[in-house]
Amino acid sequence: MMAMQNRHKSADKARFKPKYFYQFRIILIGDSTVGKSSLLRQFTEGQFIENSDPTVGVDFHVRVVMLSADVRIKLQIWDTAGQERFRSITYSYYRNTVGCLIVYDITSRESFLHVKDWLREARQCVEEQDVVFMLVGHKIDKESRRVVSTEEGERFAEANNMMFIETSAKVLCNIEEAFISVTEEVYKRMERGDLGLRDGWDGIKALPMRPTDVLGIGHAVSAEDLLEQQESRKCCN
Ligand SMILES: Nc1nc2c(ncn2[C@@H]2O[C@H](COP(=O)(O)OP(=O)(O)OP(=O)(O)O)[C@@H](O)[C@H]2O)c(=O)[nH]1
Ligand SMILES: [Mg+2]
Repeated sequence: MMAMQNRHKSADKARFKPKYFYQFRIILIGDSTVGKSSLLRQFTEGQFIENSDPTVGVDFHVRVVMLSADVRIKLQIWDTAGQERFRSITYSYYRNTVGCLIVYDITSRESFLHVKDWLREARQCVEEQDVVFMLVGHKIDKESRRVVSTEEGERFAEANNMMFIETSAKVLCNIEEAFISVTEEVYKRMERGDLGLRDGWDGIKALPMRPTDVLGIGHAVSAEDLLEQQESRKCCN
């Protein structure tokens, strides 16, 4: 009887059996045309559009990522408008986020110079320790027109306690890595007890787990497919 129970136990383990289902809210900010919506469209729909329209106000998209076989995280990602006239709307979205990606275009020095203003604005609205910040140097497919070096980006990120990555939505480079590293960092801080669920704050939420809650790019796929999709879209593959 005992042997039978153990056999059942290991069979259970082998099957995909998520223990947790958290939702993290992430926000994308940065100047207009740096490519925020394109980054997000590539991440959630697997698509790149050559001439996309500017975002009006805010918009959100959802994708589930897997950090391990039993940890699935639902990312609710808020895409904000970079245009000045929408600033007051963006402002109210900072508070309930646990991850903040500040995006600049590596071919636009102006967009890089404005990163410090975006960071200041975001930090005014949140408790510093509640949010993982990432600096994203975007459009690296336009290498010949680059005006902001990787080292400059890295230095700014390090000096301001941010993670750093360079990406391209056009040639699918580091898009998965950007969102997944922020998710992993948030999760790590949760495990350490530095971040967690809190009444009145929606940065992190615990959701009831339903086996059907699998949401990859485009349409629902199985958890195994989701993991495979995630891996195959990484830059080095
Ligand atoms: N070459 C290249 N172009 C890109 C990339 N990402 C976005 N673009 C282009 O940059 C332009 C602006 O992209 P959006 O994603 O709309 O920019 P945004 O930051 O969302 O702009 P707002 O919504 O106004 O704040 C579009 O023409 C995109 O096709 C990229 O990785 N490489
Ligand atoms: Mg946009």
